[in-house]
Amino acid sequence: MKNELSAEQIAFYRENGYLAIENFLAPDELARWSRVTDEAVSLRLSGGKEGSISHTLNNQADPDAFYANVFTQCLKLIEVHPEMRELICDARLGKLAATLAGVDGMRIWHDQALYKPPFGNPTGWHLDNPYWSFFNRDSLSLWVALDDATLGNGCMWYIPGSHKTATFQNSGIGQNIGDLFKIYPQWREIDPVAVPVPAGSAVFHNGLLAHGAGANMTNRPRRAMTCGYMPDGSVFNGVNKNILPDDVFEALKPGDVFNDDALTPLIWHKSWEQK
Ligand SMILES: O=C(O)CCC(=O)C(=O)O
Ligand SMILES: [Fe+2]
Repeated sequence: MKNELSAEQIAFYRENGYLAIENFLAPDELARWSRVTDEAVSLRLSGGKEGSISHTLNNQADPDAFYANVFTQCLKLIEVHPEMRELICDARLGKLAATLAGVDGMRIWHDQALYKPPFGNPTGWHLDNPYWSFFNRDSLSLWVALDDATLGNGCMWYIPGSHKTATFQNSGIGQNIGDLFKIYPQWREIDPVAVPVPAGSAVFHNGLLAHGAGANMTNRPRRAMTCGYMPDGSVFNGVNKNILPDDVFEALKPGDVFNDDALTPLIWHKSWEQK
C-alpha cells in the first residue's frame, strides 16, 4: 500500500477536493481486497445469520429499480467478514485520510461495496456528507478500484473545488443525473474531471465534493470498495438516520459526540504516534 503522501498531493487534495493514487495496492493486496469484497458482498446479499439482510444495508430489495442498477450497494461489510474488518480498519488508511483532511483522528462512518453491473445506470451527481448523521467539512471518502475504472464502465467524475462552496444541501442519486446543479447552478461553469484509474488504485474525495460516475457500457462489472470517514469529535446532526440502528438513533440528541468504537471505530489518532 502506498501510504506516504507528498506535500504536493495534500495541497492538490485541499485545492481540488480529490486525490487519485494510482496503483495504491500492490498486486497481492489487490487480489485480497477483490476476493474479500466479493465474499462479503455475497454474505450481505444472501442474508441469514452472517448476512443479516436488511434493506438499509443493501439496495437490492427491488432488483429492477433504477437505483438497484446504478450499483449493487452493500454497506457495513466489516460486520460480515473478519478479513474485511482487517482491511478497512487499517490504521494506515486512517492516517492517510486524517492527513488529507488535516484532522487529529479518523473514525469509520461506514464502508460500502459499490459494484456497477454490466450495462449499469450512471451514478447521478451528489455529495456524500449530507447523507450522513454528522455534518463535517473535513469528512471524506475512499474509493478503491477493484477493476480498471474507465470512461466506458463508469469511472469517477468530480467537480474540482466544489467542496469549498458546498452547503449541506444535496440531491438524491436519481434518474436525472444533473439534479445537483439545480441546487448549485454556479458549478455548471466548472469543467467536470474524469478520473479513470487502473485496478488497485485509490481515489479520496471530500465529503462535500460533487461527484458522480458514468454508465457502464460494458458487459463486465465495475467493482469498487469504498469507505466514508468521520473526523474524530464529530457530533450527531439530529437530521439523518442513515446507517444508525433504530435504538441508537432514538437515544441520540443533536450535538452528541460519536465516540462509540463499536459503532464508529477510531482507526487512527495522532496521539497513538507519540506513545
Ligand atoms: O461508485 C460509484 O459509482 C459512486 C461512488 C460514490 O459515490 C462514492 O464513493 O461516494
Ligand atoms: Fe458518493
